[in-house]
Amino acid sequence: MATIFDPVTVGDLSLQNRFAMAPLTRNRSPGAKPTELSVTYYTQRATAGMLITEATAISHQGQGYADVPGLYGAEQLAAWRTVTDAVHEAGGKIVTQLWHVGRISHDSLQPGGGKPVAPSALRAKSKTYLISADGTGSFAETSEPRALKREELPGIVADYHRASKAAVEEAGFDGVEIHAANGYLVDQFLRSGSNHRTDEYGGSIENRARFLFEVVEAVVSAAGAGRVGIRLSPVTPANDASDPDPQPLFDYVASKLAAYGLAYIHVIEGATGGDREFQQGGKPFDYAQFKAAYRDAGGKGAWIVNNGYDQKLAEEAIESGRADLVAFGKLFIANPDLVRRFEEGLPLNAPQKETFYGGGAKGLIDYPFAA
Ligand code: 8OZ
Repeated sequence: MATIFDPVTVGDLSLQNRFAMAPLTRNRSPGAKPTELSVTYYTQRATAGMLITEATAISHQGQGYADVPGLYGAEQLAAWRTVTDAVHEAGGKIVTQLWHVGRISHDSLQPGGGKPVAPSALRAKSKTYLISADGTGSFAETSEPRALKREELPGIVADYHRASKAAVEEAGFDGVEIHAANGYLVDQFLRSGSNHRTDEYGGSIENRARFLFEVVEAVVSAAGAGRVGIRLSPVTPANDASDPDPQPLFDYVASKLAAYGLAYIHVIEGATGGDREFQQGGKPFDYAQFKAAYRDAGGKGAWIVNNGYDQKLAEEAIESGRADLVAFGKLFIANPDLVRRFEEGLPLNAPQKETFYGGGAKGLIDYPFAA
């Protein structure tokens, strides 16, 4: 029986344990460049088997919040290189999360102040986070998007390819994770609430999943399948994501993902950061069936679970074989040495919400290590 402290192979990566640090947006990268603070923050957490960076925009158009990092531009990639070098020096592994927000953005963050893009011109009932010139942060309603033209899609897929290649070849990442969760662009295509297209990217499940598989193909060809993971959130209502019938949609996605030889599938169970039992469409989502759809189709990637896991639930997930790794978010924000705290039964620091988004060192790198 494996324990959460045992090493594990995830695609091409050999990990020291089965703890993943979940991707966590921190809004501390002005000019889309991670800083010296980011180097310290990630390096402090390098005892996790795998660090997944905060969501990182593949292009300027893919940015939806103030001061989030990017994977476009030489300076941004060089800044990430300082992070990955330090994490590797500390014995850790780090993958970056590839992000295009689609409609979850604001005109003021878009190239030329234009409208954010989306599968359909449907405004999300959601908020984004802006930082004004004097440094004060505030939440603002997301802007009205425009519908992407069919002929624009290959350009976005090409951005995923370019960003993935740069991430592994220039920025020094061990791999990349496609952010297909939480109501951002890929998820906007998947779900009928945000996708009203009438071309081959809308309507049937196969059509709504078409963009996802084009992205997967591009990213795999850039980084190699053994260095690619994908994050999905079958029922989350985050960012106004909605679909009346998520089970057949996500079972289809899981079964078709099997063919790509990905390193891992990362699943947010329930409402992101909230109720694990959250439902869409009036019936509970069957995660075992979703996983079986992947395995039965020959999918060999590691299965990572996330959302509200404490030590007991995480150990149960690993020891029962329900999951291969567990991703922890808030627990890793507050406990850089989470692995040791679990191993030795040490008490945990409590995460401070007020410092999650924006600001500086406080709440980022000053959570104490256990004595
Ligand atoms: C919290 C705040 C801003 C962005 C996600 C990237 O939900 C995010 C995010 C979370 O995946």
